[in-house]
Amino acid sequence: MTRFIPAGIRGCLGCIPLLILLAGCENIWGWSADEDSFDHVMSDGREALRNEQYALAEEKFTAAVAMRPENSDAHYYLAKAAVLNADVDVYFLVQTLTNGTPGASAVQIFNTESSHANAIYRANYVVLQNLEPIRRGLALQGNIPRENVDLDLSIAYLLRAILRLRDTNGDGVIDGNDLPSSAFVLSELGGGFAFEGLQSLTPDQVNAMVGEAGSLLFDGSMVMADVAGDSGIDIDALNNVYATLQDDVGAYYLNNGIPGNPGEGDNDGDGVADEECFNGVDDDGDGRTDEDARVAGCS
Ligand SMILES: [Ca+2]
Ligand SMILES: [Ca+2]
Ligand SMILES: [Ca+2]
Ligand SMILES: [Ca+2]
Repeated sequence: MTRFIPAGIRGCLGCIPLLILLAGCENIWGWSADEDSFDHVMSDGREALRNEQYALAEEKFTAAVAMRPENSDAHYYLAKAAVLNADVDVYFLVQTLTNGTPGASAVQIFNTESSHANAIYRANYVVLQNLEPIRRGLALQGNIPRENVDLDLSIAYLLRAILRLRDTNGDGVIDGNDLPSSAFVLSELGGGFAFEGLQSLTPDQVNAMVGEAGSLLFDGSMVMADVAGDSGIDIDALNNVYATLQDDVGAYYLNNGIPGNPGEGDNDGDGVADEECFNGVDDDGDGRTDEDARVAGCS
């Protein structure tokens, strides 16, 4: 074997343990291994963005975030890459959210074709995971100021909350394992909205869905309160969608009989607690089916 290795290299083989030792701590060129790899990965990610290789960009920025979770640039560009990778037309989605009544806006987002809905749902999860640390001041290295992410973040919360209603089995993916949007329907009702087909879900699925969508809406509305003006986006309309959805989603908590469950009490504010049976029938004739429902005494 050794006859194939040129004499010069053969002579240098003895240096390798020393080089490994040097690489493990300090080195003669003065850079640290971490800085070199972080900057390289960020630069590779930006190049991938420029080349419209969004999946590769997302991969690179994911690696950068793992290396430097306190770096705002890494988080910000990961969020951006995820949105681009999902082929999300953010301008169109924001127009949809801010034009028309809150119910119509939510219904239009809800009815997005399944694979596209899933792409938006997933991308907005990445956005939440990466812009929240910037907003909360957990990523203070880098160049993205905390207040710059509020509007993007509030839109991401809203889209994720609406599409959580499509993820009926709550596994984080909108796919064929969820009820189709023909079986579980979001419809406009009096400017707000109503669910149809809720009884196709289990009581646990109903409360998980209402609870998770509700906490996304709550967190997002907190972010909305900090959004500064001058964005060109109708902030009042966005706030209106938030407020309507929070009321209308929360109305569907189901009293499953377990003490302390969120369905106890008058969830829809009509003055009567748990007035509906969970039976697919509008028992109180108010136009909504199975809102503020109960399991007990209904069989
Ligand atoms: Ca009620
Ligand atoms: Ca109730
Ligand atoms: Ca009803
Ligand atoms: Ca009912």
